[in-house]
Amino acid sequence: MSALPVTPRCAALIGGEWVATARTLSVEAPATAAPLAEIARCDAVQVDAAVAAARRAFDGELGDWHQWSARRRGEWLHAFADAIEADAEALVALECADTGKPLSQARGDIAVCARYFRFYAGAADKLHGETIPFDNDFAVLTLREPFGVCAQIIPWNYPSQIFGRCVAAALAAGNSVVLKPAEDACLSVLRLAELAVEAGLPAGALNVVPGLGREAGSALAAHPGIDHLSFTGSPETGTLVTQAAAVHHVPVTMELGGKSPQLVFADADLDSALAAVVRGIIQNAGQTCSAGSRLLVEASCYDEVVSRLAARFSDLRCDAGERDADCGPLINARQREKLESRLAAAQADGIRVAAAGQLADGAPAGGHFVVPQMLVDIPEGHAVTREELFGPVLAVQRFVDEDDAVRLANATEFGLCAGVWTRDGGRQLRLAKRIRSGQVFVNNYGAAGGIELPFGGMGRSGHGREKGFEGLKSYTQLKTVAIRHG
Ligand code: TXE
Repeated sequence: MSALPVTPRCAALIGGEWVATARTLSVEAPATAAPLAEIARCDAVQVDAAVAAARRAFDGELGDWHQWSARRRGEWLHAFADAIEADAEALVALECADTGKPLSQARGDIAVCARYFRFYAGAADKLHGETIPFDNDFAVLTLREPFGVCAQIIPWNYPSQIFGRCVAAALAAGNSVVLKPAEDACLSVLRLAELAVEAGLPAGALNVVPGLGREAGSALAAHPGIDHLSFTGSPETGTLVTQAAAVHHVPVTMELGGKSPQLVFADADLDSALAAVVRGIIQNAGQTCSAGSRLLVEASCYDEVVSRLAARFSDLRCDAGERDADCGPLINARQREKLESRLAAAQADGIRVAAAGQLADGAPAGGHFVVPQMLVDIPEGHAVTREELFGPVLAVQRFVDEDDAVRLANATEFGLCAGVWTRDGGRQLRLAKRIRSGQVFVNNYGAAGGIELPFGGMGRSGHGREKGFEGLKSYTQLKTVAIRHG
């Protein structure tokens, strides 16, 4: 096994205790396919115990979490952000080895994770209800209350960031949490849970049940004891999870990926646009729900854009995360093989690879690398413009005018993000309104990750919003109190 800065816990966190499981799972390093660590393999038994512990913590039968005021929760979240920053070196090394992402991106992820805890620390005591004018002999108010036990099922592409996004908001609002990290990458999450216990989070407020989706994940989604479910992953699994939660009328937040377009008009600042287009698709080797995986280019600058991008793509290099190249490997053999077979099918359909990067000299053998590439000559409506490929592959199409651009941008069932590059102010606003997606970025892509900005999808990209103050509200439910005072 490769050297890790700390030995990850091969156990579940339940009611403040680390509990070993009879069976374990082996986690591999995506850059070499070599074994990296063993993690617990929870099943319905541990999930049941974790939900019971979260319930007891919320109801006041375990620890004193239920007594913590919003201010105290905020203070703890701040202290926890300090603890994350103090442990950043170990967390970054775990994230880098476990996901294969370049070191500088892993560093960014851990910094963002800490930022989520700081953001929601400050927000915890600013969440309030309203008073509502009604008949004269009434006083009517709304209370924003936590749901209770929040179940969270998260993926492997941004383990620490998504941990921060979901756990910080849920705890800030006063919920208790049962989190199921992804079997493919969860070492940073286990370390974060360990730090949370050390930082004095009361028993049962956060429970972590590592394991397989079809075992721990499905048991958690179907559990009658949960009050809210937040899921990030594929639309197919999202459907299963939603159906399971619906049996007990559990509200869900679904973050299900995308096929996000970047629209480049001839009047755009092409230097900025093209740099952002490349970043938007190679970030985390394209395994990002908000990846800008489609590029729509105005016909009058199409040739220039394609040739300038081709030069950039040819310069890109793939390597193990620790060597901090442009791109790391994909997460596992299944994802790599799925992508390779889709690329082979695209080429068989006459789609051309206009340019591609390479493996860096000295890159390890056996890793799940797919080089970054841009596809052109794509028949309209082809699968590579509609399906999430989840790799560093950019599909380039041309449009003739604004209406055509909107038509192509919306020609997908997904609707997570879009980038619009133009200097024309009217067009910026028209497109922001006409593109069907949860976030539209004008003359930037991703607003530097902006954890303050509400994030979530339309259509097949899901529903509900995380991040920002909206994200905090989505971990609360509204109660109306009508007092007749005569
Ligand atoms: O996802 P899954 P996979 C997309 C991306 C990728 C595809 C497949 O297109 O190629 O999904 O990836 C848990 N009940 N995204 O197979 O299965 C699982 O253990 C309950 C987009 O890895 O959706 C993990 O914790 N839970 C994306 C989580 O669901 C189950 C991020 C996600 O796994 C379960 C990842 C079940 N039956 C993939 N089956 C994004 N939106 O960022 C699995 N899980």
